[in-house]
Amino acid sequence: MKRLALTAALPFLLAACATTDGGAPQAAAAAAPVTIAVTLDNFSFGPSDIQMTAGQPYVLELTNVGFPHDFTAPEFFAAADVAAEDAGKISNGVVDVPPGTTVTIHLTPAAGSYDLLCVRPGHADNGMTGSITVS
Ligand SMILES: [Cu+2]
Repeated sequence: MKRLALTAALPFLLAACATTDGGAPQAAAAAAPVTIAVTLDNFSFGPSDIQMTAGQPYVLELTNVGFPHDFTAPEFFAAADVAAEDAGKISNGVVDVPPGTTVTIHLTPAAGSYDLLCVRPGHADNGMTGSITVS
């Protein structure tokens, strides 16, 4: 009896495994958010090359440990699905991060390669640039 029950359940078990391993966009959309912490310092982003997966929900945690800085990535934010409650923190692709604070943004990125910089005068020229790669 027990063996018969297992045999009957096998197709369903295989189907469940295939769904989990498939990596389909719909499966990713239901995934738990992944936190990416980025430190803004004088004059750098850490990390400066941010890697993300398209369709995966993220929490961007932007912490400023230096002068007034911003996290500016207009094309990245325009393409991403930004949580409604966080949209007001982004103005023309610029997220202002006052010194000593952390700004949190929930979003799901779209595939692409995007430029990142701080638009405060002289900051990008001093190396405060980076990239966001969503694949
Ligand atoms: Cu800056």
